[in-house]
Amino acid sequence: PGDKKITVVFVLGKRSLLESGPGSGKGTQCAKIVENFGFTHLSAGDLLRAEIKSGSENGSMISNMIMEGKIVPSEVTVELLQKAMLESGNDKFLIDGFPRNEENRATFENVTKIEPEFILFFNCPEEEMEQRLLSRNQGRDDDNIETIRKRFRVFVESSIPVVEYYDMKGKVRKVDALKPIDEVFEAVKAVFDPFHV
Ligand code: UP5
Ligand code: MG
Repeated sequence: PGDKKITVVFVLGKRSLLESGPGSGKGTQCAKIVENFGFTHLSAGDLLRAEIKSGSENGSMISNMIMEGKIVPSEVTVELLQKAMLESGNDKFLIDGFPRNEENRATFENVTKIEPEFILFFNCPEEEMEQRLLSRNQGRDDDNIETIRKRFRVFVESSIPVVEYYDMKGKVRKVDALKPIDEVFEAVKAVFDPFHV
């Protein structure tokens, strides 16, 4: 980064009993934040899926990891994020579905020298997330019940410590994701009020 201030918000999700994130509505709400607050939305998962499609040499490794719900090595994901940030020309980013473990977090901060403004965090019960993912119908290979349950488990084991790390720094903004999309967005808007353009 040059002398320009870069604003980064990490977007993660959680279910209320055992923590999690897949299907909490991260992508859905990010699209609305982009429209209203001028951020660029970067979904780490979307960037990884595009990398598979592009026929890159990492493609089959990434594809296997996503099918198992595992976390792709940090250097791969951080490089994709950094490249997308530079190409966008913007200075405000929503980074959705990342960082998913402590190594993701440390690698991002070390490589980019950027600390996030805050973490936007969606609370959603697991049963609801499972239903949303199963009925999403976007043809994602990992939207099957077996992989969905693996994704939930990995989130509980690996991603929660990252959220706790930022919580200790007072950087986590929690939103209830169980309500209808527009009601969830009302709560999101309040969090983003300082960025009103
Ligand atoms: N929906 C949304 N909001 C709703 C609401 N309020 N009421 C009713 N329905 C609602 O939403 C899911 C579905 O729910 C949609 O049909 C939507 O209309 C409906 P969506 O916004 O798509 O949820 P999202 O939270 O974005 O779910 P997603 O499945 O994208 O989250 P994941 O975290 O599982 O997926 P991601 O793409 O981030 O990661 C996939 C895999 O990539 C990971 O498992 C991992 O293997 C790999 N990965 C890495 O290795 N490293 C990374 O850094 C990132 C990903
Ligand atoms: Mg998503």
